[in-house]
Amino acid sequence: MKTQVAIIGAGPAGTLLSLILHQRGVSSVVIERQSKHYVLDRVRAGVLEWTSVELLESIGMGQRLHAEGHRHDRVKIGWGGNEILDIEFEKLAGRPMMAYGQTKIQEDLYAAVDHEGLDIVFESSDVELHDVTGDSPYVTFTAGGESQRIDCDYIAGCDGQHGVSRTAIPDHVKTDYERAYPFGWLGILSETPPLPHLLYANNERGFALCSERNPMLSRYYVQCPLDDTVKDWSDDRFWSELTARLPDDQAAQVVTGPSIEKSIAPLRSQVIEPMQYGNLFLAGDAAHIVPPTGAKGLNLAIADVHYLSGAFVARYGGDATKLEAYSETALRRVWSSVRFSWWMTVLLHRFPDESPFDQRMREEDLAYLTRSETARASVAQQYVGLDY
Ligand code: FAS
Ligand code: PHB
Repeated sequence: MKTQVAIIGAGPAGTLLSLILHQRGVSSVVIERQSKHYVLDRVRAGVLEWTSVELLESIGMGQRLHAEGHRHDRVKIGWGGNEILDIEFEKLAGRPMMAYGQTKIQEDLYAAVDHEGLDIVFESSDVELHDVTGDSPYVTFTAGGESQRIDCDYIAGCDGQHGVSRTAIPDHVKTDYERAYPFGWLGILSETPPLPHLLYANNERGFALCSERNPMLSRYYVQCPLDDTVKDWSDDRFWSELTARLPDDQAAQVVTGPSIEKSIAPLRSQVIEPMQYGNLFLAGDAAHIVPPTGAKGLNLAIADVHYLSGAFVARYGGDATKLEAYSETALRRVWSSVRFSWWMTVLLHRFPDESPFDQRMREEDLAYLTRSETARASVAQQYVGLDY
């Protein structure tokens, strides 16, 4: 096969990139390790920045998003037992957020790919990148039991945190910034009505988060020890722990029910610099990982694709400057989101080895946010995301 851009990974980043390039007249082929069903079955992000909403609208994916998404004008933060502070996005940052699950985004992306007749090769294996810094890059892989090769001008590594693309950047070229957190998030889905607002909670028992997927599908999380497994968490134990970590008046509103999905995700911050090497360009989790506390993971992947798709289109229009500057451009937003996600994680979790002083500083941060609209406006602006 021959194409202009070979894309590795058909998660949100790879699929969105292929769609935008197609609409702008640039050809691509996407190579995905898993089956379509497997990718669609993953439960991940739930909240979109407005810049992400506007980008999806711009490629014709706004209809279901607005029909089934839920606009939020604030998030609530519970702390100090029964204190609650509101971070009012629209009032303080001029735009809302949209609760619309990644699963639905992936469904919409695959539907658009099918409609446009684009190429995604699912269940590929042995993906290898070749001649990345040469004039004739290509990708080899196995699919349908046969060895395949795609000759291309560029390779987009959209293969997530365990992908092969990032390993194609030599260790002496790349810098890997990383911090692992000493806890995980246990998440459940339940077919129950969610709370009216997203609610984060810092409690002496640990972090909790109340979110949603639709008016009859709730998404809840509690901080848990890294060595826990879902077997350690019956539904009863989960609901009891979640409500114990929420302010009383919020806990009283939680409608419990059987979990239909339960999983534990470790939390990590990671950035690979640079996000490009020769004719290879990384986008999404392939280049960076954030703890979900700031709701940035999926939004960063979408932002990378905004920059990278524009750079490829400009390149084929004769202007290579954006492509040469892609890593520098994308990393500005990446580092801003990585810092915000790290700050929110330190603010809202309890760390196993922390001192009473650390908790007092945390409470002072939360008390200052409660007192200062200026401080809340700063959080609101970072939570809703910067302009592209
Ligand atoms: P993805 O990982 O989604 O997609 C990469 C794709 O590449 C995958 O389909 C994979 O199968 C494929 N691939 C990997 N190696 C390959 C190879 N060698 N060859 C071919 N294909 C290959 N973000 C939030 O904002 N909020 C959340 O609550 C949240 N929860 C999360 C929970 C979990 C368990 C995880 C892992 C992530 C979570 N995230 C969350 C972050 C998540 O939403 C990512 O930011 C988002 O999926 C990034 O999209 P991609 O960059 O496309 O990477
Ligand atoms: C979610 O709905 O899954 C969600 C919401 C906000 C976050 C993380 C996850 O910060």
